[in-house]
Amino acid sequence: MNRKQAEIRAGRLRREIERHNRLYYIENQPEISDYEYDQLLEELMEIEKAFPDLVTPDSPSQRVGGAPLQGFQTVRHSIPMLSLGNTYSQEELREFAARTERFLKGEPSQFVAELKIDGVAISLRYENGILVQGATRGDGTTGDDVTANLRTIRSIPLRIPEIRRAIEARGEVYMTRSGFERVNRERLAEEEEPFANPRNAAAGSLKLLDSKLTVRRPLEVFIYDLADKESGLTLHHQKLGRLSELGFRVNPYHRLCRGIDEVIGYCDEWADKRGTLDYDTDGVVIKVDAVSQQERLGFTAKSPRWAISYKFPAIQATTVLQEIRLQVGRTGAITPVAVLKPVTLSGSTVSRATLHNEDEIRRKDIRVGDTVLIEKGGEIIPKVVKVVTGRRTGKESPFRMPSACPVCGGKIERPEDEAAWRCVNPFCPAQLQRTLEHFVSRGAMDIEGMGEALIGQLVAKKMIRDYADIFSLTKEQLVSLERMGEKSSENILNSIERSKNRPLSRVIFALGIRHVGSKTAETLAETFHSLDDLSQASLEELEGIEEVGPVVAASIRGFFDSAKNREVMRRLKDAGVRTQEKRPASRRELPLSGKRFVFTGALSLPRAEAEEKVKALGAATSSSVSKNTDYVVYGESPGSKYQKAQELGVKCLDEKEFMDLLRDL
Ligand code: 3B8
Repeated sequence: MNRKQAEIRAGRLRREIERHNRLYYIENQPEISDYEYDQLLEELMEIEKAFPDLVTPDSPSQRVGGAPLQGFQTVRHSIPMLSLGNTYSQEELREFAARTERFLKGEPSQFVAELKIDGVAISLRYENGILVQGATRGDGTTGDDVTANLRTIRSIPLRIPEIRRAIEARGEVYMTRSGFERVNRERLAEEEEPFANPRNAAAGSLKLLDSKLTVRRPLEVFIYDLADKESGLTLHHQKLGRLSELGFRVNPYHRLCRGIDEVIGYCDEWADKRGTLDYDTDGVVIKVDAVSQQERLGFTAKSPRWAISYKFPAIQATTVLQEIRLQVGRTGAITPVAVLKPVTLSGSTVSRATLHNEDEIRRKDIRVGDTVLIEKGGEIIPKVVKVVTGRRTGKESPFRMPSACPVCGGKIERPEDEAAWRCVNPFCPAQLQRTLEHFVSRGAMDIEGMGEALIGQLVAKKMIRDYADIFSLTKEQLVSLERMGEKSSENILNSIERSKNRPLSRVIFALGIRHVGSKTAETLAETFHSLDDLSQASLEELEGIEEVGPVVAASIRGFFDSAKNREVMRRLKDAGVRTQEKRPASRRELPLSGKRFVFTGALSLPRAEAEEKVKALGAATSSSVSKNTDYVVYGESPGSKYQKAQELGVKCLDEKEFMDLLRDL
């Protein structure tokens, strides 16, 4: 291919890839499988590697992260990024409306009510239709240049070919709740400090100096403002429409309100419904719709007069802290947990709260017996906000960190630069328990029915000393345990048997090598194709893998250098656990390549398993039905997806037909 041909092909690929980005990330209507998408991107990267001068800042190849930075440049915002004044009640909202009307000499206003996304405010500058700079709000006057990190977010357009003049878009970068839980699960599995909530996770991800790490964080964006003097748009809600047309991701739940009563209606509605969203909102933003009125209202020193935020009431409750328990993690880290008198918080019963670490308990002066205020933000487990000191009786007892491991009685240590104490006994049963819990967990070997309680008994009875022992458990052993009958023992043995076939990446993840989360495990499986090869990889080889840094490489090497671990690996292999995998054939040639499946209703096998089956055959899966869906596989009580498929004329298969289809391929 000569340079000219490469240039033309690269241009085509870029447009095509960005079109698919938009279909996938903004319109939720993918037309191709992830694999086909990856193929396009790979082809583009090949061309850019051969002709580096053809790389453009708006190339989708720039979304995969670049070289790490030493620090962020600061950027001055051409228009200050102000923050909003807060209101907390209907009365204050009415005052805002009255103030606005007075300022406008009695002229009535329409308002736009929007959800206030709880993330990180950012601005995006486009010149000549190309994203040239992305920055955080910072102090409002200057922020950090986080362009490389923002480029990794697929819902941020790198190009808006329709507008050549310089414009700026503003919005909020956030992490979905489900993405946040995934990230925290991975961090916990790697014994890293979890993020306290999705907002911190989003902020932390944007502040990473290495955009190759940011690309793995599930960040999203909602854009809510367009600064473009020549747009000719006179109403805020028109701007939102235009932003959408330009390819920006705009939150769909904004509402045009004719008066403050309608605004209050919107606020009440979403105070109730906000739990149903997959992202955190901390309130509603109310904006005067007419741009001319906005201009007349102007700004105070800190905030616009034409917009205000209404904060949802916090989801809080008070209860008694009955006990502080210490949990010992997989690598011995000891975390204190508050045991609470059960209390209802936004519909669910809460009996635990995180206390993070010793310093946190001391800082908040939390004592056993205290009445505490607890709050549920985006966190999985609620947190203790503060002690209600007025309720103290004098009988509360301050917390003292014990001098020995609460489980094995062994020595504990607190490394100087860490917040957590650790049990240093490698044979501590708590560590074994956690290691096993991780091994059998959903994203790992997924051994159904093997819960905490069962593992606890097996460890206590010394039936299991390491995870390879799981595969030599017998029915007699299981039946001898408490609350285990014939049937449940058989079920467990069956799930153990099924787990032997998990993909290599899951097996690697299950091993619980420190710093090896599910993503890294996938990369390792794709690179080495067998546990044997992985165990023999040198430090240099490991560090040569793009996503593996020196710390991770050393951790992997250290794991396989242990004679004990090598012996366990051998026994896993002997037991028939999958420890190698053929190089996957190109998915284009697989029998279900290009086909899109949606599963709905209760099937007799777990949904994830059914999805894995078809993916292994080259198909893509989706959670929503569109005209691009090829098959809807329905189980019992299928519901709306089935109905939609019928309306769209998408082929529907019941479970038997589905199995027949797979068999006949
Ligand atoms: C003016 C308008 C700040 C904001 C604004 O979802 C201003 O509009 C602002 F000075 O911070 N978090 C939103 C959100 C935030 C802001 C906004 N609109 N939807 C948000």
